[in-house]
Amino acid sequence: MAKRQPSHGSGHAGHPKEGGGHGGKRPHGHHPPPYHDPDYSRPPEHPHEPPPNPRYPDERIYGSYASKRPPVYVPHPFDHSCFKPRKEDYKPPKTCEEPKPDLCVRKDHRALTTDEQNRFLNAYTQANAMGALGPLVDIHSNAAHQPHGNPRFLPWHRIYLLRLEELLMMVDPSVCIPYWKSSEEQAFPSWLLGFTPTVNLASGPHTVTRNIGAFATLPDATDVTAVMANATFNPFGSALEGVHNSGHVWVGGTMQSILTAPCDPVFWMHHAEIDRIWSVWQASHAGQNPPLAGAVAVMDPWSETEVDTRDIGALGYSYA
Ligand SMILES: [Cu+2]
Repeated sequence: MAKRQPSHGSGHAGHPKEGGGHGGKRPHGHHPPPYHDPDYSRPPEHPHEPPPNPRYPDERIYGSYASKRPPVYVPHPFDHSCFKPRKEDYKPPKTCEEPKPDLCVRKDHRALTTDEQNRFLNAYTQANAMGALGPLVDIHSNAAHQPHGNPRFLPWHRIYLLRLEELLMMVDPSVCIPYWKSSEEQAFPSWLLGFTPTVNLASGPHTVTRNIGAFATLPDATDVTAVMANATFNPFGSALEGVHNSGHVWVGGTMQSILTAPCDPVFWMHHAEIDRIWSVWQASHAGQNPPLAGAVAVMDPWSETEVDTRDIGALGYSYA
């Protein structure tokens, strides 16, 4: 609105309608061309001459889709020393310009801008529409993976969160899972209230429902402090799982059943908070790791082991 550059004046209103004859037929008086193209200095009716560059999109073939711009050079990820590979399917940033030391900085959902909220919901919707969310939810239902009620609970869900985050990042690389600090808020994230997606599970489609506050009270800061007071892993992990269970029951509906809980986006935000609490505890309890060895130390159906889950920085994320 307050822009005063002459190039952003009312001149745009005088342009011919987009799509009504692009490449070469438009007057280009307002923006200086980003590179030298002789067509820019010719009258608009001058017949388009394909330049010698064979990669230039030929208007005779591509019609109005032909661009006046040369192909944009997208650097190979390894051209940049800032690139840290996580999964083969992760889309790397195009440049190193943004100072982003971690691939994902998970934020308190209350700190998200409206744009960040919308990007999260959009990525979640797209991952669901791709048919990728349902199978992920079904993995959580499979008791053979032993995700609950034992020392695998925290490390298993740490990898589980990563698998969703990777899906979301395939849709929108700027999206990370926000966390819901329910013990402090004592309220459900209001921007999620109207978002109740339908997820196709192996058992059929499931539409998210909630029954907020009907069957439990939400653990508060005192409860979390008591969890943090544990000096060794097993009592800590067990107490944290208990606090986590109450959060599930408090939200109710979809969140109350292991078979459906991860359909609700708040599941991931709730578990990000549980994972964050563990990461804070880890920082002051070096060497206190889940007592897992052999096959139970493998976070199946994935290949990460308990050792891989000890350092969230190495996994490519952090908590703000
Ligand atoms: Cu779970």
